[in-house]
Amino acid sequence: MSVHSAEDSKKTGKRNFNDQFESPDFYAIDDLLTEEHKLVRASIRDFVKKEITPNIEDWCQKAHFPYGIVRKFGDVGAFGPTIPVEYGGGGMDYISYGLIMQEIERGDSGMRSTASVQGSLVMYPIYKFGSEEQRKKYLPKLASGEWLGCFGLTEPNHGSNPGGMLTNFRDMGDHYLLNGAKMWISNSPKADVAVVWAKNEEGRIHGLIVERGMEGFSTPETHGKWSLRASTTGELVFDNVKVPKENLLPNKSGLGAPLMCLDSARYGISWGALGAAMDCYDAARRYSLERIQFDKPIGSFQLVQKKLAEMLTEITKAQLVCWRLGKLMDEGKATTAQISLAKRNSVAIALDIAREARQIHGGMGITGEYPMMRHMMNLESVLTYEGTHDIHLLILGHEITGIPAFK
Ligand code: TGC
Ligand code: FAD
Repeated sequence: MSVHSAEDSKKTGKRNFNDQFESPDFYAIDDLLTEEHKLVRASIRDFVKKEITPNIEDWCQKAHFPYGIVRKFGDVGAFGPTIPVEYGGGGMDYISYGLIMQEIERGDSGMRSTASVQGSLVMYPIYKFGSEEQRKKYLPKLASGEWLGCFGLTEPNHGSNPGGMLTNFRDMGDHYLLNGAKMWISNSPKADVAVVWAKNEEGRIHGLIVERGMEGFSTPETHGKWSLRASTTGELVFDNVKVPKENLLPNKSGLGAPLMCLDSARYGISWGALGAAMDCYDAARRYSLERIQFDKPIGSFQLVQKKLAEMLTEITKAQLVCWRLGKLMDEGKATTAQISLAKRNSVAIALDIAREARQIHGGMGITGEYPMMRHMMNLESVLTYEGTHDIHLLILGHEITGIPAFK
């Protein structure tokens, strides 16, 4: 069992969690990693074992976003791993980025959300589409965790179809006037800065950096989630917000700009969901050897072995897809459709594995003593955000046939 000593916990009021996670590597994929990749993975794994797994159950049960983790993520290099070092980033490759997301989501998808939004959806657009002044002003503070960021694309009536967005800004001469609302925004209630996508008078989409404290800007929190309970989610409301002209991202406009950010974040999720799958598989494998029924470990029964064998098969296939996609990302050759395939596949197999692993744990599987139920609930959001499971299928269908079936 991964959790020990309920008596100790009662005395101290704190869970005594012994995280014994071991990652599966059935096809010796470690041989494809460099020493640097392995070091990065080891340091994030240690961080997760120390800072996340002992606390995550309490945070989730209480729907508590542990704001203190933001600085710690900054210290351990989880924010903007691929952003150049001169702006405070890690200057690493995409395999390292993937491994970081894998390890964090092995701990919890909500924690990975915090990190991937900051890196791929806030730092990336500022780095890619921002001016040199914007890069210098925002990136080091975001990299260190001094500031937390969020990304506002989705609106109450425009989720899968962000191109229909209504949020808009007008040129008032010395500033822009921003109006509208965004919904389902990770990190928003605590964010210092928001990268917001809005249409100008001509209906062209641009990115604007909106800062907490600007008059007319508010970030109400969304309550009552059954998923990603340690991640804070909210709205972004813009009521005649005066945005300085220097806060417009100057170097790209159109829907393609936010979609490029999504490519980066969806890539990270491909690895991240795999981390959640590995955690569930590892817990189930161990439990199947410890739990005795009919005088034998349940792992000796064929039906349990079938579940474990299928989990390992899917994890191994997904590991190979993610590694290869990382190489294509590093070469600048990865396509949106390739990223869709990986995101869609990793999340779907992780959700299946969480369910099967929960079954192997029987009744114990529904408790917070084990991670499967939490991962399962989290993965329902991951299946929907960053493009739903079906939207990614349609992106693949478009790629295969040349015919878009979205509208
Ligand atoms: P479509 O006509 O296909 O494209 C519009 C323009 O964009 C260009 N483009 C891209 N450019 C760069 N990179 C990409 N990946 C691109 N994909 C498309 C395209 O060439 C076109 O350019 P132009 O010059 O011709 O205008 O757009 P569409 O309106 O038909 O929509 C396509 C669709 C449905 C695939 C897309 O809108 C989509 O992906 N929808 C899903 C929305 C989504 O994923 N939202 C995510 C919100 S953020 C989030 O969920 C964060 S959760 C974070 C966390 O907590 O971890
Ligand atoms: P809809 O678009 O209304 O879709 C509903 C259903 O209809 C889905 O099953 C969908 O697949 C289906 N559907 C829609 N269009 C089609 C079609 N053409 N063909 C077939 N089926 C279709 N957004 C941000 O901008 N920033 C964030 O930080 C962020 N964080 C999030 C955090 C959480 C916890 C959640 C749940 C969401 C977050 N989102 C964020 C929003 C997320 O990206 C959207 O929820 C997602 O894109 C889907 O939009 P929707 O919820 O409006 O669903």
